[in-house]
Amino acid sequence: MRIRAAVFRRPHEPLSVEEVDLAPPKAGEVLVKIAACGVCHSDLHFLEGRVPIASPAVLGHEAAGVVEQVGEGVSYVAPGDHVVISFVPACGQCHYCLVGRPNLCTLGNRATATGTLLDGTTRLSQGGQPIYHEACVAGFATYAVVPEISLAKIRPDMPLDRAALLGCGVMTGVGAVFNTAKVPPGSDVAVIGCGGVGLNVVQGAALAGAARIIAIDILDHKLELAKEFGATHVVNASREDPVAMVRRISPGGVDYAFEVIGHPETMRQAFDMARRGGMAIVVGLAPAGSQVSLPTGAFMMEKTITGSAYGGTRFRVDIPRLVELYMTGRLKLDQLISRVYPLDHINEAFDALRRGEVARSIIIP
Ligand code: COD
Ligand code: ZN
Ligand code: ZN
Repeated sequence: MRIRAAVFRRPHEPLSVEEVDLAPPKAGEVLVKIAACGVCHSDLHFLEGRVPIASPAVLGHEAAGVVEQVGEGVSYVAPGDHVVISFVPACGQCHYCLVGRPNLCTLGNRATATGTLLDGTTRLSQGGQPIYHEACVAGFATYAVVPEISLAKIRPDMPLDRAALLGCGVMTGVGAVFNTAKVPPGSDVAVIGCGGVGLNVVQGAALAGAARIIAIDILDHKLELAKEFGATHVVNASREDPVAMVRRISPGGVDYAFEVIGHPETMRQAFDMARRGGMAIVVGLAPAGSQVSLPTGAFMMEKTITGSAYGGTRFRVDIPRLVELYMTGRLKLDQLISRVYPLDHINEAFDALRRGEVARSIIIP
């Protein structure tokens, strides 16, 4: 079929909205009509050439939609089902899936790295030339063919534009708190970077019952948003030293410090603002090859530093739980959507993200 999609050709060039070919789903694959796809900073990393990706590619990894057609052998979903798409398909059979860490799935991470579907080929093409699928999602399009194992079914009364946000920002942020750090009630938490993902770390900490939640950003309007999402204190790192401020607000440092930007300097800040026995959780991805140095004495104080990938998601367990939290009024999603754009205006959405104007924009193809 012919679909419309935003095609990424090379860094520093705007996305081009074009007609491309989408082949029908093969065995184990599903055709999804995309209802909405969020615009995440990781896509901006690709656009600005900071993180390489196979191209030409259709980007977009934060999507939800309705199942249109299923390939051979698909049993988990049927046409008409509402789904959120994971950007790490989980095979259920590899070492990582079996030890309960499907976000690290061997098969899923390999497909995400190559930009193909699981069999190593693409369903997207133009004039017979393959077009890659970002993370087996390729959500900046009217339709997508995705692996069945990338899908989580959700209740049909959940608004699909809100559901799309669960696919990356909310899962990554809230999951870093619930699954990676396992923040207990009463803990003190700091969050460096209050964008689309960081705001979800803030609201995850609030849901977990954290006591002090210190939000750190360089933009005052992001800090105002962070308060809406549950921050009890805010620090503008362009005016104040964030480590000193956190240690003053929460004497000796916080129990959990999250880095949600992707800079080696802020990763070090997160480590330094964790108290004795505390933990730094790195959510952001820094440029390839960059390093962080740490004071070794801190290990004798049992400080921990860990990465958090996709909020440690167990997708089919976590997504329906997040849906229930939203539907019962406890998870904030409406307030995350700063702007809505049609596919044709997708480059404006990236410009707004670049300028730091938005929490999240969503594309309605
Ligand atoms: N100190 C404090 N805040 C800062 C600083 C600083 N030095 N520099 C920038 N900020 C703030 C910005 O003002 C902004 O509010 C925020 O940091 C970043 O927010 P966004 O909205 O631009 O970015 P997000 O939230 O969409 O994405 C953040 C990630 C860390 C997820 C992303 O950049 C990333 O590293 N992704 C790769 C990791 C990954 O794969 N994650 C899962 C898929 S996204
Ligand atoms: Zn993302
Ligand atoms: Zn696996």
